[in-house]
Amino acid sequence: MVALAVLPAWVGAQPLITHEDESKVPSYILPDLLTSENGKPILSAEAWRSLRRPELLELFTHQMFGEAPSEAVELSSELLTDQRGLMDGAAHCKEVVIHLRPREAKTTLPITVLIYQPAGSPKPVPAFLALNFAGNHTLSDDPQIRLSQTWMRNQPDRGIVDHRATEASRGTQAGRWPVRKIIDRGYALVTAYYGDIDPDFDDGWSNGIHPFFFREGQQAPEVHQWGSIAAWAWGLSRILDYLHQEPTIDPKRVAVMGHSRLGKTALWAGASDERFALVISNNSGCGGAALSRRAYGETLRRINSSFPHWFNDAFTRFNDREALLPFDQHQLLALIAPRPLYVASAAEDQWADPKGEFLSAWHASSVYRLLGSRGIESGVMPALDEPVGHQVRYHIRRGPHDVTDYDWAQYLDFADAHLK
Ligand code: GTR
Repeated sequence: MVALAVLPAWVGAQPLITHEDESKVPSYILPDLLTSENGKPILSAEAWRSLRRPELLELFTHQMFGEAPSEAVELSSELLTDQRGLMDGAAHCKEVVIHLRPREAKTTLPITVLIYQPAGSPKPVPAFLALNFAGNHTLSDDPQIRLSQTWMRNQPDRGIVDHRATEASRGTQAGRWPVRKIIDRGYALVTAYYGDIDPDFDDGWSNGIHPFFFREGQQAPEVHQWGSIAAWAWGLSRILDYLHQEPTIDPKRVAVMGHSRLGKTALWAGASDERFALVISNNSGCGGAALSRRAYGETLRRINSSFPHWFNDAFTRFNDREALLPFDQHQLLALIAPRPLYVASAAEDQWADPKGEFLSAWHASSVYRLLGSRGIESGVMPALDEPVGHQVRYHIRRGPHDVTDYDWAQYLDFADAHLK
């Protein structure tokens, strides 16, 4: 717990301004990855595992993402659709509703999971698991895929009206999901709409997974309890639980991937659930891979004001007080070590602070080194479209905030190197 009651006089709320100007980045000192909270240097893999990793995990849990319930939930599943022989016979595609029943709940939380898998693989295949922004039916114009019924943000130009998907929204996100390439490379692709787990708006905690865990009379998570990002990450872990029942998928070779707010989610899922074999953060920015202390682009005050439900309430205490954070995002990335980690930025996505994402990945590499593997070896930002690194890899590609074929080409090569 960080004592914030006694603050230096200079600490005060500043207006909600942001900048994308390197000359305005304050000078900062990052909390040391390899020094424990009691000042002891962390000199061995064993000290990292038994002392430093748990204390960092605890800090991120309590001061940022919030504690998710640790109790087991009952999981049942129901097959919705099952299509064989898609993509010239190369793929199977099915949808499964997984029903989660926490405690003695009278109802269940249904999450509709879409699974594409290579046809006829003799042994279980590795998979990419990634939540999607607007429903499974936006990956493809296949009319067999069920149209999501869940609340979503209005986007009339993409067929989302009155907070519901319409037929016009089919296939609208297909450009972000090169399903055929993923299948041809021998991977399954598993996805679900993130709003199935918790709709992405400040709803007073009345829907999604949170209320299932409230005590009698409780109406909102407590200050250190989970926000929406922790809930989405928790949902990814439940989908991974389900994948243990899928004989054609190898649950020990699942890469968790996410873009933007779902990139933050993928990082937290990978940090908090070590069963994820590989982690990919695409343009995750503030609260994801980017260093908070740089306060470049989106800042803590800004993210906590625009999206008050994403992190826990304890995190808002660091608005305009980045220097007082007991951690920074390089330490979140280090929680994934020694598992392979890919961090990707886009040159026109300055809001997400590409340089802060790169530096974070580079600093995290010291833990990979301690654990006997190689991360990113130079602190000099690479040129556009030139990936660098080993077990920690990074690229900054040309273009805007998005997930492109270029990004996926790198992720597939990275997965080939580590999951096959
Ligand atoms: C922005 C937000 C970012 C990023 C992005 C997204 O509005 O400021 O942190 O998460 O949304 O998820 O698309």
